[in-house]
Amino acid sequence: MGIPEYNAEARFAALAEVLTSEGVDVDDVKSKLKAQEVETPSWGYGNSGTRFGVFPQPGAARDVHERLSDAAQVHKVTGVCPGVALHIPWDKVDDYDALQQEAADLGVHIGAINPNVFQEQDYKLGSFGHRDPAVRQMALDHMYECVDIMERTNSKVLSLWFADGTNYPGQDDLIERKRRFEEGLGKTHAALPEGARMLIEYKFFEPAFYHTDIADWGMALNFAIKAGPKAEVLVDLGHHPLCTNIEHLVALLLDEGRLGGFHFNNRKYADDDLTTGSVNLYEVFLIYHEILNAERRGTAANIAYMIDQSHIIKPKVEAMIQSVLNIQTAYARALLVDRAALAEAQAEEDTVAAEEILRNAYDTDVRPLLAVVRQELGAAADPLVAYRQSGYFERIAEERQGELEGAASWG
Ligand code: PSV
Ligand code: MN
Repeated sequence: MGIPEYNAEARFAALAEVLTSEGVDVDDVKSKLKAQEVETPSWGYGNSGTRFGVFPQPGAARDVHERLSDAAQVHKVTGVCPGVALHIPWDKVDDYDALQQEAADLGVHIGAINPNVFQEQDYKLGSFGHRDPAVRQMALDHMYECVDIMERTNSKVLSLWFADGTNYPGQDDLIERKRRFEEGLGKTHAALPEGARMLIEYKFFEPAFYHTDIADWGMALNFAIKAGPKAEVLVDLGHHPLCTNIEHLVALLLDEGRLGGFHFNNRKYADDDLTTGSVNLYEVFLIYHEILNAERRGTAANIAYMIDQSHIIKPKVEAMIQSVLNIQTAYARALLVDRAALAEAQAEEDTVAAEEILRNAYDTDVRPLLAVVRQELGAAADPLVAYRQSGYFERIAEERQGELEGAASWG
């Protein structure tokens, strides 16, 4: 059986005719879709697990070289994923010039650098939030190391997430911890290379279960403002309490000029790391709608779009491709919103019409449009089919046997 085949050209001709008759500038939409970029995470290609264990997969990438190779496959078939985020020390190498060249040879480049101040035993009670100045200095030294890697790899984004928090009321002084964080983030900001920025990610729980030092977007925003102009907020879609209106906070951060990036994934309950759009694609559409609305108002935000997912059940490269397709779908549909008509409906308090305008765009089958865009980018009309036909998975499943010496990873 497999994935059903899809007749892109005939469907696109019909869709383009309808959209044009409705006043959509199809060429403009196509060029925006071609300019879209979504970075994929190196750590999404290696083995990972649940809180209860790691479940190895055939063909899972074992070191940064295999991770880059897998990421390059995603870019090859989708055409919009040239960047690969690295996690340090998991992706640490001796020669970053060679790594950059290796990436370029594969048709990708190094993207955001993600420090890791959560895995070492010293960080059990925190990193920047730790009571012991020696541990805080250790975390800061790691930041400096990552800044150095940014310079060597020409990366412009330092992406910060902290596992810091406490598990019990009274465990530590919350105000003290806030001040320690301000100091650590301020020093990191001061060390940023020219033209670079740092993104502050928040998460309201896990691994700490009483309090998290940067629990929500408001705290992240406050820390960013205090750290300096190169600090912005990173929104990971899996890091909110249930029912949080993410598109609303995205609009606010955009208007404050502090929305720096996304970690796309989807959640049903907690930080589930599900395929982006698999549970709630409408949410992704509404997020893009707010971004485009801000653009219409003149806010041209510099947003780093990244995926942050680790799949246990699905094969990793396929799951990444599916996510990218869903993100492209949400963006394409948001580009079709008739913003003039929406503004008019809003001005007339015609709430039903306003919502229908959004639904009308959201309900459009954009698959033919995306297929043609990808073809014109030199990628694949149907990326999942192309990837399966390439035989890449069979090859890596065969080749990647056993552990690699000295390779660091999540599990
Ligand atoms: C934490 O849950 C997170 O979202 C951060 O972005 C980490 O860097 C990433 O997942 C991988 O652990
Ligand atoms: Mn994340």
